[in-house]
Amino acid sequence: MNLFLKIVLAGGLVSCSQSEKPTENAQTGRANKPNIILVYVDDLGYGDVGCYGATGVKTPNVDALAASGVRFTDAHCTAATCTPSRFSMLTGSYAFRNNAAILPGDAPLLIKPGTATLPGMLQKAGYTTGVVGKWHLGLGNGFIDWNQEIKPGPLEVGFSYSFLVPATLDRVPTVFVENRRVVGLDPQDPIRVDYTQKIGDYPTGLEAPERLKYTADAQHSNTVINGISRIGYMAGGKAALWKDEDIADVLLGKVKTFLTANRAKPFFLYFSFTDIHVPRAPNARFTNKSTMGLRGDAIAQMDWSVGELLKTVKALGLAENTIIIFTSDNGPVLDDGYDDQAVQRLGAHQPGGPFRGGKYSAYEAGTRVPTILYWPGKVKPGISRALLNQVDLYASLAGLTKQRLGAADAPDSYDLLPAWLGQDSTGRTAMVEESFTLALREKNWKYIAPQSKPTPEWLKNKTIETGLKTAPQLYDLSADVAERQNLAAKNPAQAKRMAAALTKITNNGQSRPPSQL
Ligand code: NG6
Ligand code: CA
Repeated sequence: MNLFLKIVLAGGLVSCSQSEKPTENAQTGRANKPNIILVYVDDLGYGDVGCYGATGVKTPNVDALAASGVRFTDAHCTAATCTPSRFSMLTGSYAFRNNAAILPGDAPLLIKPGTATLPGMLQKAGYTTGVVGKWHLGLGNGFIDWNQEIKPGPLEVGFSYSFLVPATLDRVPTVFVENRRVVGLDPQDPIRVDYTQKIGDYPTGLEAPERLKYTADAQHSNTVINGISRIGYMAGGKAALWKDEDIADVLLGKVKTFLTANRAKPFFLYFSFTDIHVPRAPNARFTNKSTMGLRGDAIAQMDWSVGELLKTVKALGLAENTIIIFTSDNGPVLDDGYDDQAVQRLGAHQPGGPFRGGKYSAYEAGTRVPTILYWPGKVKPGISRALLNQVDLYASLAGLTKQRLGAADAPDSYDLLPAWLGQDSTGRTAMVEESFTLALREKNWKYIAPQSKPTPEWLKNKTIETGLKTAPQLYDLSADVAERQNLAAKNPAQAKRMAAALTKITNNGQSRPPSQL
């Protein structure tokens, strides 16, 4: 048994010691306060990286993380789309409790200031907290003036520093926001944004198809910026517009600056990638680095960024004292509105691995995502089949850093630190998977609640199977990992029991076991 395991088993790091007061001793404090970097890729599927079986692209840097860390085979984001998933990860609360759904680019901040958050908890533990990259949790109070200070935002909900892509790459305004200001804005050319009607002089994709790198569906054919049509309309802000092909480099630059500036004290960095979400426009350095066109090349770019991140961490001498968690915000999608050939050039590559569905789906590929925890010298490299959910990062990292959770904080977050560190192979005994319906996982069983609401119109012509059915679905994943045999009719007692368990979780305001309060 290595020294670290001995410490953990002796109660040094696990949450049962939450009652201990955090020590003021700098050295001891440091030992219990490793740096934490959460590498959060956008729309990366279970099968999209080499160590999870990718065939259309090589990901040597992610594979290297996995080879020296714990690679999880049954770890989940909380929801099959971005906003709910990120909301849950940062608040430890299931998104359905808060009606969190995909937000437009001018939506107000979804996390109410005052809400207990993962970064806020870590700030209390003495961490400097930063977010670099995609946000998509709204900004401001209802109307955003992009030319003034924009708040509330990440700085009001637990982050000490932020450099944001405010929503998604496919939504206006296509500008970065650093702390509370749009970066590089010329005050003589103010930004205006409208999600209902055209404003300003930028053409739309329908008006100027000749300007487009690739065409898009109707929803993505509004304002054209940098040869790509987006959702929503904007005017002004010319000097501040991002160039999609440079975003990975820009974000990495900000990450390097943050790491260098904070190397001497504990930090938490939420490195939130824009790859591999649409519109995919990786830098020309990555052209044909995959056999899959832009989607695969964006994966190669993401992998390169991960390699550069790791190099930086090592060069700063931080490797031994930094946990890197690599994962994704939802499952994969090929056609998400742009004609970028992701479907045509897929070949034999399976974005969702052996699982059914993908982004937007109630089936496993919706939320089961690549997940790696890297902490050299501290975790034993290997593969874990524990059932994990990102909603638990909050309580688990509170356990690690010896922070006590308030009774109402992070209501669905369990402290499962031993599972995250690869020492416990069970993890969760019950877990909700959220999509346009709700599903419950209990070990090998999966129950998908019936949904009578129609599939949203814009999802209908996608190749993705949403898993929405008017009848209940029950699958035994141990025999049927691809969720093909609905056992609900054959095994009504099990379906009924799980339906009741799911209703209990949704009806109760919180699901964390009382033993963890
Ligand atoms: C959808 C967009 C899609 C993507 C998604 C959010 C349409 C038709 N589709 O509404 O392109 O932006 O929202 O993706 O508008 S996510 O990863 O941020 O959840
Ligand atoms: Ca996403």
